[in-house]
Amino acid sequence: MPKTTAKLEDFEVLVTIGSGTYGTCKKIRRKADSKVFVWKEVDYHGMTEKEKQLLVQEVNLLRELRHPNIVRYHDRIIDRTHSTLFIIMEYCEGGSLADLIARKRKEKTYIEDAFVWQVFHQILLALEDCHRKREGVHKILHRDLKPANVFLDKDLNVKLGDFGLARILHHNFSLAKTFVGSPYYMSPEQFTEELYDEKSDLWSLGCLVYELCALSPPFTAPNQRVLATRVRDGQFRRIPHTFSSELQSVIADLLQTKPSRRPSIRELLESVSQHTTLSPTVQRQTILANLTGKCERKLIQREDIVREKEKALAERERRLIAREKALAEKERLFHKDTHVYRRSPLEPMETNS
Ligand code: 430
Repeated sequence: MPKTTAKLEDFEVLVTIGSGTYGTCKKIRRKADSKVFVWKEVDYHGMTEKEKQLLVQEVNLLRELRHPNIVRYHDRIIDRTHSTLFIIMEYCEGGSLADLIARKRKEKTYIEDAFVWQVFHQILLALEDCHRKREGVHKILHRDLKPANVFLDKDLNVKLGDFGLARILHHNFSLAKTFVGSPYYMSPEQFTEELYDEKSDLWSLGCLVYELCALSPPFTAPNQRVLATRVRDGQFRRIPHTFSSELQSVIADLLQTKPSRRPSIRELLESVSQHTTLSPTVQRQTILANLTGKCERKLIQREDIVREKEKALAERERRLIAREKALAEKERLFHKDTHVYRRSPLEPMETNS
């Protein structure tokens, strides 16, 4: 059954969140049910046919990715009069990991070890889904895995986002010549322009998990030349000692300069899942208790909203009871009155005499 196409008027814009690779991103609300989403506004005016083709390809790619740890694509709207494409996606209340890292740096506190494992685990699940061959020929490499591209929903579930620069990789098709990605997370093989494959996404993941712990990337440099040397050297400081040696060890596995030495996603999932066996509710509660800032404020805000709603409900209940009482009283009066005026046919009529 073809579903009805969404229209711009179906939504109201709440606020501009920021801009990404293709354009502005806004928080929106669907008027019909007040559900909140985001949309990416992509101005395709002045794009070449090839670029437009790539855009269509990206949207089709987004549509294909259905995984609990990947930002969910909902719909698209084309505004031909303004040459703008609106890509509607799931709203992630917790913001990005870049926001979280920035907040933690400011607060001078580290993220909980358990939370790092959880993020690690969920990104692995998302990557596993991306790297999975689709219909035997296609697989998707993320190629821009960085904290700004990983989001948290209201329940602190991890959502991998922005496939703006991801490409469908066909068999034996190397994209080594295309220079994309955050330089800090670039793998040694990207610097030397060798093949880019799944293992390069794992290097970036190693950098991301490292940064979650240390709150700064494993390799930094004043310029790209120095950075390339440091990355190729592959030497980095241990993550802070508040984090387990197992975490340090698995990061070291991911940050192997030789791609073939990096573990497979399957192997990683086996070891990582050993650290995320706590019941999700317990973990979430621990994490929530320890995450200060936006998330906690959001929770408090939500509690306030619940309290407000409870107050409103109590007030409604009070009004209802009062109304019921008034009605009962009215009825009682009515019956009293009718008693006076109603005459039973058997009752003899009162005479004034
Ligand atoms: C271009 C934009 O892409 C985004 C934004 C996403 N997002 C969803 N809920 C959010 C809440 C706060 C902030 C961003 C949120 S998902 C997503 C995507 N492409 O999958 C983007 C991308 C990377 C970094 C920043 C931004 C933004 F600021 F423009 F939103």
